[in-house]
Amino acid sequence: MVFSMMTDNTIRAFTYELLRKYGMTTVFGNPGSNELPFLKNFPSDFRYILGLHEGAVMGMADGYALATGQPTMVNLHAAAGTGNAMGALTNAYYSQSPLVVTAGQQARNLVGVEAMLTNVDATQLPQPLVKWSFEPSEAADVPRALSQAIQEATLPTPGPTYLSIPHNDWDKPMDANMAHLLQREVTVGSEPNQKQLKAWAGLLADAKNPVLVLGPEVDALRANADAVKLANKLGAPVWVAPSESRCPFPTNHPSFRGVLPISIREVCEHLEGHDVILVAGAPVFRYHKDIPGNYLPRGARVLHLTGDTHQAARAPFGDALVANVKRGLIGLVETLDIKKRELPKPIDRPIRLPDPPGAMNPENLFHLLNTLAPENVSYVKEATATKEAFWAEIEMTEPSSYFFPAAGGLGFGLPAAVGVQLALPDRRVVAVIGDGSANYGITALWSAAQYQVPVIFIILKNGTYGALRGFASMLNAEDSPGLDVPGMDFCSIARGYGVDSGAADNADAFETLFRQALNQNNRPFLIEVTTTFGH
Ligand code: TZD
Ligand code: CA
Repeated sequence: MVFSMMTDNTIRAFTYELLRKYGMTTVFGNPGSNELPFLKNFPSDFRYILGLHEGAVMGMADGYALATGQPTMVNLHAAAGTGNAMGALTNAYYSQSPLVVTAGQQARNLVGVEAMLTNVDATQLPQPLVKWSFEPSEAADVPRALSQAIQEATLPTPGPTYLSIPHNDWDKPMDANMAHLLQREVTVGSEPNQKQLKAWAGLLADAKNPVLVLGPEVDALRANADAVKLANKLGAPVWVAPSESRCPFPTNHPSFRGVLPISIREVCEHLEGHDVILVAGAPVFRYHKDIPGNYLPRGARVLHLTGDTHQAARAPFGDALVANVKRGLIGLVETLDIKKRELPKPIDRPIRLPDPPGAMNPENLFHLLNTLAPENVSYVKEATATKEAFWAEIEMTEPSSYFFPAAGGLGFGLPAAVGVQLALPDRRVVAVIGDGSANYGITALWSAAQYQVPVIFIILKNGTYGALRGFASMLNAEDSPGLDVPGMDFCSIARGYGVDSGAADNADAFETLFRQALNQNNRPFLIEVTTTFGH
């Protein structure tokens, strides 16, 4: 057969052809000697996004994969590079990101003697944070193994995969049988079971006070508008499921209630009065704080629509229907036999207090940001103590409006913002990052500058690990050391990485800087804002 762009008959040239088939022409990486034989003759229709630390490489790739929904190629340096990427893998695993993580292995003949840069037990290293991990047992199997890594990453439930590839494989000739890989299509049926759907539509129709709880899968499948149709038809309030990592429902819709809290008791309290609780596209439930209590209000019934078999299996209560969540929501809207009901009254927005001199209250900052942000904004958020204030003030109406680290692993925000902006050039990405969080992924500033990625980075400088202060009082550990982070100047740091910046400690100064940032269409900008530590 004829390969469109193959320059020679090597495994390397064929691998690039395979990557083209899947649209994986953006490679996020940080190279070492093991990886150079893969990267040599890098084709001109590909782009390589260099991250200066593997945490940033993975964060960028994660943001890119989340925003495109497509398999995304990552290339790391052996064990050391993989190790640096592990924290970021916690997020990628829980956000179901289809990342194809490859790592260069030492030459096959040097693995046994554990030459420098040997990735010993390579397939074990990234476990348990990948769906599938493999090292081909001969060079000829590399293309098939990569094809499998892509399929495994993409097939339900999506998630990262890992492939270790010895560096002396790339120049070997390709096995002609591998040509079949370019022609394969893998299709999955994930239509919901019709009988179950009908039964659930009946339960929802008969419910006295139904409620929807929506999770990240709704946004990942761009099913936000289907969730709106269901809420409208039912006249039901809508909560975002606890430990939110995406925005599945327009926050300016009258049904929108906010994000459910993160403990067993509080979730139960917030769902009080509801008899049928439809949870779609979220685990049941992803708690964080340990406040024991009853799972559910008395007599309440949970219907759990999820695409993830493991979520269904591990849930401690509720009936589960495993299917494509978008298809499930559409099916419920079509099957529900009720007259249109009235929507609940919108929630009250919290009262905001005036800023003290020399600092902004996060609520006021977000309120102002919301008025200044362009319509096509996408937010990446990683400032942990201000989640509630953010959701109360920021309007998000479109799919892909919000990304937060899905496992709470810091170091996601700054790089993911770069990845989301690369994936969605028609959106404007605003990254809202804490002065603690920023440091775990700070090198992504360099990638943003070098690749002209116009993210607006807003660093909230409150001088402390705010969220940990909250936990410290709850856990009676207020005297813990290591909770403050004073003495940082993010404008200087930004300058050092080639990013323009400015500092603000009041609303007017912020507004001026934000407008300036918006006008820079092909350059990132960083705004350091001095903020109060409210709650
Ligand atoms: N290290 C990593 C990789 N991930 C973590 N989640 C933590 C440490 C622990 N951690 C949290 O869970 S929140 C937090 C830490 C250190 C404080 C973040 O501080 P911030 O935001 O300045 O970014 P706030 O708004 O001040 O909390
Ligand atoms: Ca902070």
